[in-house]
Amino acid sequence: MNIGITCYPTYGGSGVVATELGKGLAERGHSVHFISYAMPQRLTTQFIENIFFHEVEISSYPLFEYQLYSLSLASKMVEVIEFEKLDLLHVHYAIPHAVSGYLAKQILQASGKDIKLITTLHGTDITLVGLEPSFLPLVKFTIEKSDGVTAVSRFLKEKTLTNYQIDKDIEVITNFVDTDLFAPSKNLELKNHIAPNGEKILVHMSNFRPVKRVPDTIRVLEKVKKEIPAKLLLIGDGPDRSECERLARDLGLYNDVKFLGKQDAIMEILNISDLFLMPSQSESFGLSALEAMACGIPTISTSVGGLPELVVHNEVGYIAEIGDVDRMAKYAVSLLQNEKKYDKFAINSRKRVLENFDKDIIIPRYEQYYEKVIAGKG
Ligand code: GMT
Repeated sequence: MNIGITCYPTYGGSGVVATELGKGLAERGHSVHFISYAMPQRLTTQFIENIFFHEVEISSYPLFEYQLYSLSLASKMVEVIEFEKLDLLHVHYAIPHAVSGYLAKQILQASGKDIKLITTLHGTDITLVGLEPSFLPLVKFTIEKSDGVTAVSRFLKEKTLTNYQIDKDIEVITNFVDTDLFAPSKNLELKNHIAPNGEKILVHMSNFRPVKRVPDTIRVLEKVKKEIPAKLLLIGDGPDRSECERLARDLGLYNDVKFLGKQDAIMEILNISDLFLMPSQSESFGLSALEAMACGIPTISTSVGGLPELVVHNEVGYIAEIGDVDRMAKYAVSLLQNEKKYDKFAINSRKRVLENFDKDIIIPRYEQYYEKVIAGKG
């Protein structure tokens, strides 16, 4: 197939899933055309023969006080669909990609070409931003008008149907991970460098938006440290980073919390860590927890959104209520002090990913869905 993919090219989960999907589809012989304002982050490190990138140029005419990205994107989509003879266009994150995709579809329909549009809903496009009055009608309309819609968890599917009062078949296709790349491996030198006195290493990775509740990870560390020596690694960057840095200083933890910023070598960092923390206020799936689990790292998360579909309580980690840092810390301490249980959770984590969320299981599900939508049965 000749597939167009539009996504955010940055570090966010939707862009990562879209990029890994494109790479996986290319490996399976499809031609994949990414259409976005920049080369997706995880595409920049290697050349793949049947992956193409089409950059959307954004016009900066003085009259346009605000950039008209959605419109430039729609025009670029039309151009790529026509010239590259795409079979379908798959957009990730509804805002504004589904709107641009729908516009492109309509433009092409006027000249007799029917391009199938598939929209994948990822999370805040439905649970947060999409609910704002300035976006809600657009999100509802474009979901209804897409030829196929997928959601990354059962939770997100239900939220979409109820929040937007939509009657539509939505296919649940979860996040996935390359389990050859994200696999357990020891790097004692790096571990000793970060934790020279054998401290346990807690880790969190996100875009530091308020919805991720990153300060909770620092509060958890504070409590854990009262029982066992520990450090916290924070991967990523975003609006809450300064507040987190201040909190770490105020709690006297500045030397125990390492702010690593945006990183590419995530596997190496996960692999020296003992416990992954995901204290989110809202999370439709939890891709970073999945990546940690693939490396055999148990997770402590909140019970929100799609997280219980991934983090099975008392099997691969523990689940606590939003903001309940006491409980999260208690779970962390009890697991880190019980080697037998810890090893079991680590094995269970990896096994759960291999059996349910491996790219070789999920990418064929996208392929099957594409075929269904192209056949008009989306
Ligand atoms: O909200 C984010 O952190 C980024 C967001 C995105 O769309 O880039 O992530 C969402 O999509 C990921 C991939 O499908 C999911 O694993 C995340 O759970 C989801 N984030 C939220 O729901 C908050």
